[in-house]
Amino acid sequence: MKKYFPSSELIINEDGSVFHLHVKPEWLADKVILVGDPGRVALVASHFENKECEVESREFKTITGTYKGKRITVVSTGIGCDNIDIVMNELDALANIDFETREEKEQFRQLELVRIGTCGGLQPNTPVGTFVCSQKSIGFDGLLNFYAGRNAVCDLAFERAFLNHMGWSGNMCAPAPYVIDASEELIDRVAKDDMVRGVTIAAGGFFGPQGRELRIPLADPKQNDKIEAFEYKGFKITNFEMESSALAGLSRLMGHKAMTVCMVIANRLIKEANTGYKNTIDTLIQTVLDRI
Ligand code: R1P
Ligand code: URA
Repeated sequence: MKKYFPSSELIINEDGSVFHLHVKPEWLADKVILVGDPGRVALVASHFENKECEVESREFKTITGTYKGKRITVVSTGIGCDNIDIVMNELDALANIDFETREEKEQFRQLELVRIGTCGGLQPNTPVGTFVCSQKSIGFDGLLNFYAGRNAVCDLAFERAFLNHMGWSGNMCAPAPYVIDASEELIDRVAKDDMVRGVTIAAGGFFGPQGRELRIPLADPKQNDKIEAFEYKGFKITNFEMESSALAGLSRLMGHKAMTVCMVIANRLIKEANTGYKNTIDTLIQTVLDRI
């Protein structure tokens, strides 16, 4: 029997667009670029030969257009995994639910999603300006723990090794981290050999959860020292950002291909940052557009 989704569960606006994104099903391309900053959407779309739609609601700005003959949708997610929950569920609904009948479509449509973001580097091989591709993500956000099938798609041995290394239990830096792989095929195609492949912590905040201490002390003052020293089966943690785990996790559960690549704008080891990164991130955007 086909699954039916009532109006309280899948909210559709009066104009037939999906609730938060305000995107209509016919506007969604199979190839999707996700960015955090709504301002970055125009930067991506500035490379398009034509635009077929442009819509904006809250932090979600969407443009669909064509790049070298490829139909691509670019969407901003704002900051954080909570927004990725909204964006991924609404994109998947646009692709795989019939908005007229509110039933799941017979034929599954797979999306290819690449997030282009900014991040903080944690290792000597991730100085400011490096492009780091998240081969694995460690989710500090807890999002995937609300979905069935989480244990089937996560690397449980890696999770145990990481938790043992950190020595966290009870309320200390809860909820329990989950470890999830990006799409290997997509990483091979987009990252090739000129981007650093690493393990990314997707944190539930920019300050405390990434070990930044301003006026309020951290629960675990040794957090980042331990993170930088952690090693498991040759993997070291390379960077902090805030969305890659939810993107990789929900994509795996939904059957889509996804990956995240970020440009390092702050190196936490040597305490340096660069806020004038617009030109460098445009190089990354162009590389992804060519390879997606
Ligand atoms: C924090 O400044 C934001 O920057 C990073 C983090 O993941 C977080 O969203 O990515 P974006 O530049 O894509 O937003
Ligand atoms: N984005 C993050 O989440 N952390 C950083 O340090 C830089 C960008």
